[in-house]
Amino acid sequence: MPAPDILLLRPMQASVMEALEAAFALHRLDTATDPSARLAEIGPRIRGLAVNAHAPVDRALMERLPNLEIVSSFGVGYDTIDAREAGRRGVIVTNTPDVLSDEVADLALGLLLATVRQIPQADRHLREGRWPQGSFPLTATLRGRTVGILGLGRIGRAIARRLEGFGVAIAYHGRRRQEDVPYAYHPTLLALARAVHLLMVVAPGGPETSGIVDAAVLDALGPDGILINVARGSLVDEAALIAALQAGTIHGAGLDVFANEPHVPEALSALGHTVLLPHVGSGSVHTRAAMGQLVVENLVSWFSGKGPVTPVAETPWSGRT
Ligand code: 8YV
Repeated sequence: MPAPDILLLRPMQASVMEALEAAFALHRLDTATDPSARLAEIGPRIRGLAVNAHAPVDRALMERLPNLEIVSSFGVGYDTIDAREAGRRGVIVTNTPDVLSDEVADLALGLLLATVRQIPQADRHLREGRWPQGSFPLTATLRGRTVGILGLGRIGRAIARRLEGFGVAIAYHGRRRQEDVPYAYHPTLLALARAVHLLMVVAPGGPETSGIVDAAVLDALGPDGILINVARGSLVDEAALIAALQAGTIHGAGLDVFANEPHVPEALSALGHTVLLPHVGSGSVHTRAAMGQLVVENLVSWFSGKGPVTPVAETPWSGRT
């Protein structure tokens, strides 16, 4: 049997591309001089797509791939993939959950501490030779604080477990109360924001959560409030956040994700009480290798008739072949 045809929309890490080349007939759209013509030519043969979390996979693309069976995506978030449309067409979508949860949770805690205690700013104070002229200003604290988690999924829970060791109170908001955790549940995001000092955003992106951290939520967080976002920039109304930081109606923000990556508003960089990271939550050699391996395993497993390893909720695997 000929090797199944797999399409790559954008380059992926070398280990993934090498493994895909070894197991499949790999076609690359990113190196095509005329991607649309190339898609018209090979589209009907393509049975699998390998994508990173930033390449949109929408209905228009799926229509050009009539024999598509599976989309294997690099990353846990898949808000750029129309998974419902995939489900309607009988196309499986897979992501890379679990293998990155601890890595992202570690980074989230690092970002939280860096923002509260202004660690990057203190480093700059020293490097720029300002210490002899005066001590670094005193900072905010985690002592006696409550941290609210928006989205108590796999990564949210890994963050909460780490926070338990920091001696802070923990609360959360999500679609439903989770009976097996000891943290305080708030049925609305606004109620959570009112009850906490720090808000950690870990919920999935997509139309349902777009802009939910809005001016009212930021206002409820209050002047001592700190926002941390390691999820997707789309959850936060970035203009409202900039306005709140500029007016001092919240204290600070630590952001690993932005509305229009890799572009970050100059107004955010200009603010003293922000810590800004270039979307590095899962970005260690170890974890990116594990994610890449899972992208390949999903395709290999599917085309050997064993089903997908980690299908998303919208395209559950029912055991058919
Ligand atoms: C991405 C992420 O994988 O997993 C996610 O949802 O946001 C990251 O880990 C990364 O952006 C890949 O480029």
